[in-house]
Formats: sequence, C-alpha cells, structure tokens
Amino acid sequence: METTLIIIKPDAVKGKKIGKIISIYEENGLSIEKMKMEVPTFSVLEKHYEEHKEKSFFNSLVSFMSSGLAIIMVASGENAVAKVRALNGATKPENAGEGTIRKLYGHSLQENAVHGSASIEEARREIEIWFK
Ligand code: IDP
Ligand code: MG
Repeated sequence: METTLIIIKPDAVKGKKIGKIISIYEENGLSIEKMKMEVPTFSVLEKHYEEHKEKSFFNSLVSFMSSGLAIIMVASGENAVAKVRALNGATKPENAGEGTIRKLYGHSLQENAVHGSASIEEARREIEIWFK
C-alpha cells in the first residue's frame, strides 16, 4: 500500500479547517496512519523544503510554515501520492480546480492550506524527516 506525507499548514489550522480537510482525504479512500500537531521548527522545514533553499521565497515560506500549529500526517491508500496531490489542487489556489482543498481553503500562493508529497520517493524522504 502506498503512503504519502500531508501537512495541514498554519493558515488552515488557524481557519479551523482541520476537520473538513481530513474528511476530504478519508471520503476519497485514504486512511490516516499517523498524525501529530506541532509548530514546525526551522531545522525540520529546512530539510523538508530543501529543493527550494535557493528560491527567493524560501525565507518567507519557512517563516509562514513556522508561524503556528500545523498537522502532519501519513496517509495510505491506492495511488496515495497522486490522489493527495489531485485532492489538494494546484499550488496557486486561484488556479486550483473546483472542489480541491486549495481552491476551497487556500488564501494565496504561499498560504495554500496543505502540502502533499510530489512523488513516492519524496514521500519516503519526507516521512523519514517528520516521523523518524
Ligand atoms: P507544491 O506545494 O504544490 O508542491 P512547490 O512549488 O513545491 O509547490 O512549493 C512549495 C510551497 O512553497 C508551496 O506549496 C507554497 O506554499 C510555497 N510557494 C511556492 N511558490 C511560491 C512563490 O512563488 N511565492 C511564495 N510561496 C511559494
Ligand atoms: Mg512541491
């Protein structure tokens, strides 16, 4: 069974969308295997967003992601990685499809409610970072 890493970002936690977001994953066949709530630390975020380290938005992104509580989950199911990415929608909420989590609950390109691993390999790497 495939597994993937999901983060409900601080904007969605502050907006009280935790329950609605988890329901979308569960209603689409995914099972939550692990879950924790914490304020992400800089050192974990630096590893998680390693690929974006040189980007102009990196500092702003890490500052947003550590601005409050987040929910970090491992979800499993058939095609879990692709399924979560599809349910999340496009990175920029205004480009995300109708009914996707980012369309429903995202605020901006940066504050876009959720994270989902981009590939099976990335999922393995991210689960190791957050749940080692
Ligand atoms: P993804 O989350 O859809 O995989 P990535 O391009 O990997 O998108 O970017 C990681 C996260 O960084 C996004 O979810 C978003 O929160 C933030 N982000 C991406 N591009 C920008 C940008 O141009 N400005 C500000 N934040 C950005
Ligand atoms: Mg990405």
